[in-house]
Amino acid sequence: MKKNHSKSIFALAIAVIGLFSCDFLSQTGSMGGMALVRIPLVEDEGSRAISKSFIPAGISITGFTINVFGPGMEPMTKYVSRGAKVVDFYVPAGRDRHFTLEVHFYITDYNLFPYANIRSFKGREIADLKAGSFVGLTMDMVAGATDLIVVDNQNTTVWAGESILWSDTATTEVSFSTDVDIAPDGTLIIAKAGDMTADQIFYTTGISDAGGFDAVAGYFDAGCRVRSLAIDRQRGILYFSSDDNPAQFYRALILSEDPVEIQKPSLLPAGSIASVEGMAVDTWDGKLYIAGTRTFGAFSIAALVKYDPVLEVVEDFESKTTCQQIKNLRDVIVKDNGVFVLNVADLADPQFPSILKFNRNLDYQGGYGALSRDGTTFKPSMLAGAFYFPKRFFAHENSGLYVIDDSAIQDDFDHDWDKLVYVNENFSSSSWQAFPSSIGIRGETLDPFEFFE
Ligand SMILES: [Ca+2]
Ligand SMILES: [Ca+2]
Repeated sequence: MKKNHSKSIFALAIAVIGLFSCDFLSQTGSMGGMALVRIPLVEDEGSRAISKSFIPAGISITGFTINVFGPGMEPMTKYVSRGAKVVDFYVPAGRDRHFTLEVHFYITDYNLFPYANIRSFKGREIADLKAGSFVGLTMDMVAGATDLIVVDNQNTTVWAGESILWSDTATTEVSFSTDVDIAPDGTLIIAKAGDMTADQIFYTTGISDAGGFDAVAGYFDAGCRVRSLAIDRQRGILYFSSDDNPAQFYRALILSEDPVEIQKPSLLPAGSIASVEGMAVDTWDGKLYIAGTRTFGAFSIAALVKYDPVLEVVEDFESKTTCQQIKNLRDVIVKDNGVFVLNVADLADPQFPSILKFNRNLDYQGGYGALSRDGTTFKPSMLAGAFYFPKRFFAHENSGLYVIDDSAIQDDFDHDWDKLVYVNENFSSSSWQAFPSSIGIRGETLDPFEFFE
């Protein structure tokens, strides 16, 4: 009998277990300006630790990562191995300390935990810390890091792989999938071609190691051709956009039933947004970021838009007219240290960075990568920073940036050059990895993808 375990993931309410002044720190004389933070951990299924109710059956925890960032402090990372019941650590006092607890695990029993592609849970909490205080934080845990799941629209395939080296891959056939994201409990949510006029958004527990879906939990008709999805896992909200111009975009609540249930979508006012190529949610505050175009007089121009889905208004934007690095924007992802956007150059106008970084106020912070070319000729390359036409970020909650880099430029055997790319959030060339790792000789492509073109 299948246990109703997914609800328990959400059952743990955010609880501040201690928020009080404590003067023992100031007595030491050495920890002035710091606060002591305690985060309870879970040891194992069945443990008596505080968060017992959160851990579903069928997994084995391997460890915990805690990250903290905030204004005026260096970001902190702390790793704790399995077995610990609690972690205590000092954090510089101040406002808006952002804490992430990530619980790493592997699946031991797919019958008990069927979300085949989930590799961690994440919880987030923001706290103001007074110097000398002792603060306890527990967090709502939702799906975090995943296998690398990529949509291969033209091959009517969705792939799942364990690493960018693309070992241990599994596939399943999906008719013209355009985007994929993950619900709070770990359910895969995929947009795919439906009938001639509308697409379907369907959900499944995952792509099994043997390939194919474990189970299709449900689907609904989107009522439009879906170009992009974004999920706020912390708040259980699905956003999706049509490929129309002007674009329409929608919001639907994800109910944490078992299996999940998605409520009827409602249309959001688009304001000055003209088209949506890609969307992402800032998990910290629920704001939506949109890469696409906005209206500019009688025209549409490439723009990154920040949208407030509570007030249902465009809050801010940065466009081609005010940021000279913007060419054509294709997708966006929000990380702790900023907003990253894919920027597509072309051979006639090649001088644009491939990935742009902005802060949350949409101030440009720097770019990385360039169109791979030799003069006016496209040049297949796996070297660090060499991009074709980057289309989509994937593995949103994994650390670093994963990119689908797609071309339509064909070799002598009608294969086109496509690749998967990894680069860290500091754009370090030494972190670069690509699949395939080499291009072979002309006429012999090694990638199995066709992606979007
Ligand atoms: Ca290809
Ligand atoms: Ca391609």
